[in-house]
Amino acid sequence: MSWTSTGILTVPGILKSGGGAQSTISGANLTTAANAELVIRTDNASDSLAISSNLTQGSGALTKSGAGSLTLSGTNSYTGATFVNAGKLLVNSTSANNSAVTVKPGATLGGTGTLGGNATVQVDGKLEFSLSTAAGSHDPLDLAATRTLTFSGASTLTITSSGGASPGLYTLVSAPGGITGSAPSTVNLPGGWTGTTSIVGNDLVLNVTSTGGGGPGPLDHFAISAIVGTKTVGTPITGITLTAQDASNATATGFTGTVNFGGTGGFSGTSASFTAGVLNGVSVTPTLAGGNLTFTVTDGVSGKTGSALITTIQTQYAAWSGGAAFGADANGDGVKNGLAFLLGAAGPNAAVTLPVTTQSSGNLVLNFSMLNAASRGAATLNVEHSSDLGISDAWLGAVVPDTAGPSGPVNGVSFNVTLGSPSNSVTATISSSNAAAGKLFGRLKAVQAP
Ligand SMILES: [Ca+2]
Repeated sequence: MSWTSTGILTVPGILKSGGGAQSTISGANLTTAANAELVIRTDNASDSLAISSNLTQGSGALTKSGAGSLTLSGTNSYTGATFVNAGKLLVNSTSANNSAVTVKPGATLGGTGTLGGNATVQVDGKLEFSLSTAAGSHDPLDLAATRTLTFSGASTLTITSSGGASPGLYTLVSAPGGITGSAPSTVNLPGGWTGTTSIVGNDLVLNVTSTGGGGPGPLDHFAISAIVGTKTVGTPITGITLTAQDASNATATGFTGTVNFGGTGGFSGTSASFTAGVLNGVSVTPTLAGGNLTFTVTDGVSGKTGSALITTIQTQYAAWSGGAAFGADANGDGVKNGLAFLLGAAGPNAAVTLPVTTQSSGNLVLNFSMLNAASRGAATLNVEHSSDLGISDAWLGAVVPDTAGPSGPVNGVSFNVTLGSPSNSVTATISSSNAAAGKLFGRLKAVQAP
């Protein structure tokens, strides 16, 4: 039977599909009169009914009875309870109702959609899911925000597959409000499969360790999740997933070791341990700028590697400037962009805090904040002096150091630095011995790369 509505189909309370038929109801809304309960019967195990119409019976409940299956894919709006009394209910709706779901003993719940209410699997209730993609592509049965999943007692999980699954961690149900009770104690897997179920955080997961055929082969290489967009020196690249794979790109679930980080971006470090061949949330920090740099991982034991291309890692100045030239003055305030950057301005067009200049015993003293080494990259700042503005004597000076405390003098300039983040506090003292004819001038000069 196939029925397509162009309006509202109102049924008196019981909708019955039978005779081993594959039936569909589509289009518009399916409802009952006056918030009455809607009972859908698929009496024979071979009966299946697929409804893509929206169920809109208000506060009336939905009860699935009979040994057959019912698949819902409409945008249901009813708010009454949902009872799976017998047979199978698959919820594939992407926007499900607000209804609390109860799976009775012997009945089965499954699907890839979203349940709007809390779900309870009673003692001897069942869950069933089809895994036919790699783990990362599997669409779980979700519960809406804050909704909970409760297992009242021993339950059964059945996994089916039409091919395409591979070893890995599959999320079967995700319940943002948490899961109470124990994961299903009886697990029926397809022939040749091995795996274990567990509750991890708010998820019911199945760790498929083999799909038969001898399982994944030995470690061949590491796959690295895409690293996209422009990155900045000194800013961590987060959320990278590393996957140990065999020669067929199946997850080498037996790999639980650690790997070393390297590459042309100046990466270094050692990873945490892999779980079933997968490591999520890796963070690495580039220390070099440039284009077409690579991030590599190497298993120190086997020597197996993997790599990912990072198109561009920009300098801290490039990230700050948005392309404005180091020697230009974007906002015309008389302070060149590079100097504004080093002095801690928020951007090329933002106000900058200028040095405070004082005189002490004839010495010229400059007090200012300056980005520390990690925040500025290769750019440096020079404190220079002249007795004649560089006309009859050349400007002479010293690079502001990154060492804490007093240092120098270098070329007649002494420093006292208090380390901070992102900026250090600097006192630069130009000695009066540099003066000639009673004149002494000082300046700060930003240098993009020494
Ligand atoms: Ca400026």
